[in-house]
This record gives sequence, C-alpha cells and structure tokens, in this order.
Amino acid sequence: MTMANSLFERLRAGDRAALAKAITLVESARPDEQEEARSLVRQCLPHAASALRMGVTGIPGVGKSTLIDALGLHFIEHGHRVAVLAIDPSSPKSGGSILGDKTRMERLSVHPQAFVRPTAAGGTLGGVARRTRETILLCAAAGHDRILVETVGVGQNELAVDRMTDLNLLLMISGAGDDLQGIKRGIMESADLIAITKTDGANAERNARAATDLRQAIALLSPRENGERPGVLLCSARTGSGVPELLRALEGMAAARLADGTLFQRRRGQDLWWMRSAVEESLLNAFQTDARVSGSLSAIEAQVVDGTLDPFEAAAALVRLHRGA
Ligand SMILES: Nc1nc2c(ncn2[C@@H]2O[C@H](COP(=O)(O)OP(=O)(O)OP(=O)(O)O)[C@@H](O)[C@H]2O)c(=O)[nH]1
Ligand SMILES: [Mg+2]
Repeated sequence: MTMANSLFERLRAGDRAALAKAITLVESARPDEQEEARSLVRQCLPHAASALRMGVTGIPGVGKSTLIDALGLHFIEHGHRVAVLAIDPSSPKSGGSILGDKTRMERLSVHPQAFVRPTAAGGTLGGVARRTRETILLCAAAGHDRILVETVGVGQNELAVDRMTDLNLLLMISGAGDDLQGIKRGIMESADLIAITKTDGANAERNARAATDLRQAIALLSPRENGERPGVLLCSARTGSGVPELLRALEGMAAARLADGTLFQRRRGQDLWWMRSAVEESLLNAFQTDARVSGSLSAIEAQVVDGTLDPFEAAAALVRLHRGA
C-alpha cells in the first residue's frame, strides 16, 4: 500500500497523528512527496463536501484566536468536530505567533473533538493559501465538519481566505479609528457577517454604539449580487456573550446557501479560480526559467529603459523567444 493510501485510511478512521502527517505531506516541497500528496488529496475530495468552511478575519490583535476558541467549543457542544487553520505567510516558522495561537486557543487545542493546526510556514501567500486549501480538504475528510480559517484581515490575505471558504466572519473592535473606512474598503466584498468583539467591561457601551453606526452605514451601501448585506453582531470571547448568537447566525446562513444552491456554486467558482491561477503560475514559471528568455532579458529591458523599444513590442519579443518562434 502506498503512503497516501495508508494515511487516507488512518485519517478516515479518525487517527489524529495520521491527519497531522497528511498535512505535513501536503506542505512538503519534495517532488516524490508532492505526488503522494496529490494522490491523498484526490482520495479525500469525495469525503470533504459536507464540512462547512468559515474564514475569520480582522486586524492583528482584534481577538480572532480567542473568539475561535469560544466559538469552536460551541460547535463541539452542538455535536460537531472542529478544525482550526491559519493563513499568515508573514509569520516565521518558530515565531511567537504560533505559540500565541495555541495559548489563545487553550481549550480547543487540547480538546479531543478539535484539531488546531498552527500556521503553515514559509513561502509565498499563493503557496501558503494553496496548502491551506488542501489542508481543509484533509481535515474535512478526517471528519472535522466545522473548519475555521484564521487570517489577519489585511490586503491579499483576506482575498486568499475568500477563495477557500463558504462564509467569512469579520471581527472588529470599536475605537480602532477605522470602522467606517473599513466598510468602504471592500468589507462588503468579503464579509458575510461582522462581529464587534471584546464587548465586555468598559467597551460594552461603546461597542453597542459602534454596532448601530455600522448597521446604518451598511444600510446605505448597495447590497451584493444576491441582495445580502452583512449583519452586525456584538460578542465577547472573554465572557462568552453573543457567541451562541454568532454560531446561530453562521449556521443559518450556511443552511440558506446550501438550500438555494449558492454554497456549491461558490465552491465551483473557487475551484475554477484555483485551476486558472495554477495555469498562470505554471506558465509564468516556465517563462521565467526559460534560458532563451533570460539570455536576452537584460538587453531587452535596457532598451525599454532607454526608450528605444516600446514596452509592448519588448513583451511580444520575449514571448516569441519563449515560444521558440
Ligand atoms: N476584553 C477582552 N479581551 C479580549 C477578548 N478577546 C481577545 N481579547 C484579548 O485580545 C488580545 C488579542 O487576542 P487574540 O485572540 O490573540 O487576537 P488575534 O486577532 O488572534 O491576534 P493575531 O493572531 O495576533 O492577529 C489578547 O490579549 C486577548 O486576551 C474579549 O472578548 N474581551
Ligand atoms: Mg490569532
């Protein structure tokens, strides 16, 4: 039996060590292991559909990990098995953030019904995102039916998580000074639900006001294609208030999208996106490593820089070189 086959059988049987090993295989850069990883992912695919994939984004320190700990326990109370993954290419392998995530998820990380995987380290955002997507499939096939992907909600990370999740939860805190700008900066594109967290102690009143402002601002924006606008909830991971409501809202949205077919429609669109981006990456890589191109590149670039060659003609010439034409 191949390594992939035996790992597959063990992870399907709920063997956590096998799941961890399978993820390491998917993260491997060795060509022989990549082959095994592809075979493993292929076997997992038919068993991955029913798991709900949720993104949790927000600025650094907003309280994502702490809330995931609280929310994850509620999912478990409802009979689910949880997996927590993270996308954060900026965090170094042995850096503090992994340790931080584990300690902020102290209940979940030791729970037998949960699997917490620290950030996949190293590489480009594209590479990390692709491995995280495959890790989702492995966790789903291993029976973790509620998958939470934590990512720092800045720039490209947010888009990456949007390409692998069914729903996205955006965490905010009041008084960060960017509440309303945040909405304008495309929150409507990627957030299905907004939770204003740390609603406890001295924050409670201010957060309630911020929620009202946010709801009003959202009401003025044009809705999405499907007519939806993100709802705004208040919660506290510390006291647990609002967390059951958050779970209900997420489950309700997921159920509605499952019922009207948009959940699988979204996943099909994501799969197409991954296919296209893999094609682009591979073509670009072939171009960039082509000796015929690199042999002439600096000369052609010099001509573009000194204005003797039009940039589009230069590009056409390079592509011709690559094609061997
Ligand atoms: N008062 C209060 N503090 C909270 C709450 N949730 C988190 N915190 C605190 O906020 C800080 C950051 O929490 P994290 O959960 O690590 O935040 P994060 O968004 O995961 O941070 P990064 O992963 O570093 O981006 C910690 O000191 C938490 O104890 C909450 O509901 N109420
Ligand atoms: Mg965190």
